[in-house]
Amino acid sequence: MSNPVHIDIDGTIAIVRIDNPPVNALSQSVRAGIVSAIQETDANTNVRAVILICSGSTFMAGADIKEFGKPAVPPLLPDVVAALEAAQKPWVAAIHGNALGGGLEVALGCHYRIAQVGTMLGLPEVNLGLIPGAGGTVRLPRLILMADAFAMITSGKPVTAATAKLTGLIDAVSNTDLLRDAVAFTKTIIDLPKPLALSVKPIKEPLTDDEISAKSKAITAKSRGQLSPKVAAETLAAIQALDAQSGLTLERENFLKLKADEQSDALRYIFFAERSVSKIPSIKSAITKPISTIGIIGGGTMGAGIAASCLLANLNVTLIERDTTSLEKGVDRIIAILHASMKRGLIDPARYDALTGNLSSSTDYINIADADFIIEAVFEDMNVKKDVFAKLDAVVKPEAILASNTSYLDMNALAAATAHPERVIGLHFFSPAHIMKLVEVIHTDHVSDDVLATSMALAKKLRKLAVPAGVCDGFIGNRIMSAYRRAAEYMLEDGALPHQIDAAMKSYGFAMGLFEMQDLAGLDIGYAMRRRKDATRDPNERYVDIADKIYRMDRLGRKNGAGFYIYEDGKTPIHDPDIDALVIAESKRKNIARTSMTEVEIMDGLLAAMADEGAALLSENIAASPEAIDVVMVNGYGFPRWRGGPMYQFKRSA
Ligand code: 3H9
Repeated sequence: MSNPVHIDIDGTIAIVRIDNPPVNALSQSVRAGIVSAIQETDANTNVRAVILICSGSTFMAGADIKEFGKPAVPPLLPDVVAALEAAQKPWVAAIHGNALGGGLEVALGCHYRIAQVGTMLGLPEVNLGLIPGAGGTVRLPRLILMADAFAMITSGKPVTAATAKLTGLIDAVSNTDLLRDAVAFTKTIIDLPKPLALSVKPIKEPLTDDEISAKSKAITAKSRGQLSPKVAAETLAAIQALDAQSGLTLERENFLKLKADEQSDALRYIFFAERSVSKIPSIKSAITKPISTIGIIGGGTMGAGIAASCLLANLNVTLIERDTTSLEKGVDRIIAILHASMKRGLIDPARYDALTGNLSSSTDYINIADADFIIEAVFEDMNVKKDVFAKLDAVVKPEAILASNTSYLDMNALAAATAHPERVIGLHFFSPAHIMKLVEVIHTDHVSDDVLATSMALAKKLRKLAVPAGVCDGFIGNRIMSAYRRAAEYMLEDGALPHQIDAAMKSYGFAMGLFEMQDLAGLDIGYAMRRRKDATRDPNERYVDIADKIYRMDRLGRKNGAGFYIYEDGKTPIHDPDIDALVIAESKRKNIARTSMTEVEIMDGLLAAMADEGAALLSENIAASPEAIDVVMVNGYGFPRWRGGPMYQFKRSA
């Protein structure tokens, strides 16, 4: 393998360049190369300062996660960072793209930092079930306020170069050419004494015990069983009272403990799963068509969210609605989303103006005749959707792609009703569509490779996580969801109560239990769905009437204050003994002897139902891999990320 670290000497300044695509991860060869570069520049008497810069799209994005399963080969990252700190010449980190995890720790070992505008800097290790392991917890709070370091490390959220400049994390921002600006910056510090290493400085404004305790409490509640944010908070709290060397030892111990834990294994699994699922080997040579104009049919909640996503990706959008009143409401919804993005600082006023300028609207399909890609998000009914597709067939250009945002309808039947089934595809967005990252991309039997490739590319442009899925009722996510809802309903009749099932799910790491979730969605929604399926349901299949009975008691869930639970404030579920009595009476009516279940037994039953349905999806080629199922369940259905997903859990327990 060629050396990924190159040194160029430009007069008195050495430029050390890392080139380790795709993200300049700190693989062993990079670590060894940096150590050699320190030795070489220390030894060269002409060199008075060193700039550390990276090739490609980013600065170092962290330790090489692919090496984590293997024995560590020296030099280890903590030693590389310590060697940088101890270098005889000042090192200036010139940062672009992302400086994450070990990448930021390397920058903290340098004596100065300059970052290109737009760069993101962070310690995201908690997202991989870890804490920083190369001095991040010790050095960051010696450079910026402990309160800011605490927030960055326990949340894993990166900050922009602009924020980094404000907090003191970086010394300068480059607005144009990073290397040129780094050289200019270096010339301003070259005659100054080398700054003290961060590890010999004191902590910047330690937090009080009360502050630590309040923050730790909030972190424990939010992380729902995930260890790493809690350990990060504990490590930082302990480090405040230790000298830097003891702090580094403690950090390393905690890092190694977490690295060996199954939570980190699961989080690393899902990290790579998310990156692998959108690769479809069979369409490698397909042509991805350019997309610039999108037509959205239907401006309800889903349509507006999809339209906003497209606008935020700098696409031109035309919204179509059936009448002017609905059209006005749809446009208002889209504008409200963009406005909220501006209020949250995600887009500035100039961009808001530009994006709203890219939105047009009409009640006449002729206005999307030139659109490259049309996404319908009308009422979930086959005949309504067929009608929309017939209208589209008549007006849009032949090469336009027609997508449906159905969540369960037969996409093959919908495609067959059009003149060109090869250009029809399903794009199942999740609500709210401008926020949720997941999109199931439903490939029909006749869809062309180019249409599939272009749809995957569009999803990527919208910054979505696209998971291909075959045609079946409910695709991947809703199929698994129905299977485990069914299992939970059987459990109700067999001996568990709704609040016990919900408690088991929450202890496992779900944000919400299944019955709380149904109350949130509205029991009328589930009831209508079940009635739609009455005609096709096998009469011999076990059917649980409990949800129907609760609906018929005019308990619709949160929306009218009562469902499986009572809601006095509209949002907090209160256990209702009347519902327990109804559940118990149903078991009696069906002559089922109730047996109590522990939380572990409940979760084992639900997980087995998910894994069984997952196996069926794989055998029917609806899902391409167990990873695809896990990515859908984690990103669309609240399966705890740190558990990896139902298929990952099944494999572990097998
Ligand atoms: C750490 O640093 C621990 C230290 O504190 C202590 C150590 C002792 N390693 O995401 P993308 C691959 S823990 C190996 O699609 P983007 C990725 O799999 C680490 N590979 O690009 C993909 O491969 P492929 C802390 C990595 O532009 C390709 O790069 N750092 C790593 O959408 C492109 O990735 C993090 O947690 C890695 N560290 O986003 C940051 N990172 O092409 C993790 C990426 O074969 N990385 N790959 O599918 C990210 O968040 C995103 O990749 C990043 C780019 C934002 C950088």
